[in-house]
Amino acid sequence: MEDPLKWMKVPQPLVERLGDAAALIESTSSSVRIISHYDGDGISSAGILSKAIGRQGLRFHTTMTNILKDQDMASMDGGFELLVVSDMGSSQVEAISHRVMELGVRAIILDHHNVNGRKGPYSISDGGGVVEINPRFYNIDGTSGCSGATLSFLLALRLSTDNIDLCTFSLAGSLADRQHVPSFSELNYSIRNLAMEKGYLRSSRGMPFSGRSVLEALVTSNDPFIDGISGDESAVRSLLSQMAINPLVPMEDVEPEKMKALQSYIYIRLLRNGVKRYIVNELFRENFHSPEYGPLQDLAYAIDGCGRFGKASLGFQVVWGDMDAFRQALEERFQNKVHIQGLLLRRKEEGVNGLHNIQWFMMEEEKLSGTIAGLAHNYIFDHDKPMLAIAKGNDGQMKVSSRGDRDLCVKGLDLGVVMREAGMKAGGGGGGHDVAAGAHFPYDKLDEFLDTCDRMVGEQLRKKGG
Ligand SMILES: [Mn+2]
Repeated sequence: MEDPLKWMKVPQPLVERLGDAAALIESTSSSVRIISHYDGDGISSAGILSKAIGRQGLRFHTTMTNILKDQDMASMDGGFELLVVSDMGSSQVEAISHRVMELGVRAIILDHHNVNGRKGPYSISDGGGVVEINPRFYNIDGTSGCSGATLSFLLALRLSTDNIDLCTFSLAGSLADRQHVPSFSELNYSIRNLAMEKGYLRSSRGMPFSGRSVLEALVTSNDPFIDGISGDESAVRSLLSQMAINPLVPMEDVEPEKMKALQSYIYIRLLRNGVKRYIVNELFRENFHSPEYGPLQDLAYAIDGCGRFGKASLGFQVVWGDMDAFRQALEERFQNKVHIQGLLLRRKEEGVNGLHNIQWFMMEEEKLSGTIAGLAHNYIFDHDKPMLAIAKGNDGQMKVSSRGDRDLCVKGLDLGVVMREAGMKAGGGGGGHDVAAGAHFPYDKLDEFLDTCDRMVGEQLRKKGG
């Protein structure tokens, strides 16, 4: 493969743009400052970029952060020649350009988020010191077809074909941004093909079980949460022994016919548990396996978890190929899965409060309330009523995470509207998407808030005759 970018049929205008960015890196003689987002995609981007830049023989300094604040930009000392901002930056391109002009340096922005209606990217020929690359300027869907890691990997390839080994982390970054659902598309699909062609990944169709062994995969499974199996090690052991599957081997090593039988068994069991058919069907997708790292989703969520738990640098080491860091990050991923499952099992035991059109419960961990609400709605409780998880914030405000599903949204549900209006009416606020939204309001307004939600959801679902 002479030119992987050509092989992947990356659109020519984007290739040229990558060339402009590569030229900036190649003309740098001292040090590069890299700033990236601290989620799974951002950490993967940062790792790919720094590795590619390091391989050019350049020094680099990398930071991963939540948002790029004006004061961060103001405090940048200029001890570098080139600034690379990834998985963020398109919404701050003007400020970035202003700052690099002040410092007399240049910048590359690799972002896949909104461009706020701008028609074209910032270009070095504009005289603003910035090369901006964003798939949205090339009719590529930045939400599903290209992540920050995708762009970082393409730039790495433009610098040297040797960087092809970073393809696994490109897709891990995209997966962490949920760009693999229902399947990798556009630029991600091209990289998927490259990774398979070069033997970095293998794929198989089925449910996205993850774990270092079949036993762990089934016991810790939360999405799907299989009532009667998830969290019940002895039930899993007896199921596997009936199917003559060794519980301790990796998923990858189970004979294909046995794996097929196991997957069908779980498929039927989920339907029998009353889970909506389209949700169960959507669980069947293409799953990837790396000979080095195991299931791609474990790698992706291990890196993502590092960011979430304030250990972005551990995730960064994983992308750099540190296998000890990988094993540690993976261990934490499974501990987190078990923790989430504990919250789900507790919810199952304690139940939820059902009103006419919604269901709700209180929980302590505000951070995980959206996750628990979604899983409890999809897999455990009434699938026809949206679920609200409510946590007491320590600022005197109730924090609500609400989750529905696409089926309910087709019937008229719009939780974004419900959360905004009910939140405001209760003296707070809220908003979000039709299927997932949040609200906040003072402690003593809970009853009023729930009444409004119940009434509004009822109206929405009746209006469309659902
Ligand atoms: Mn991203």
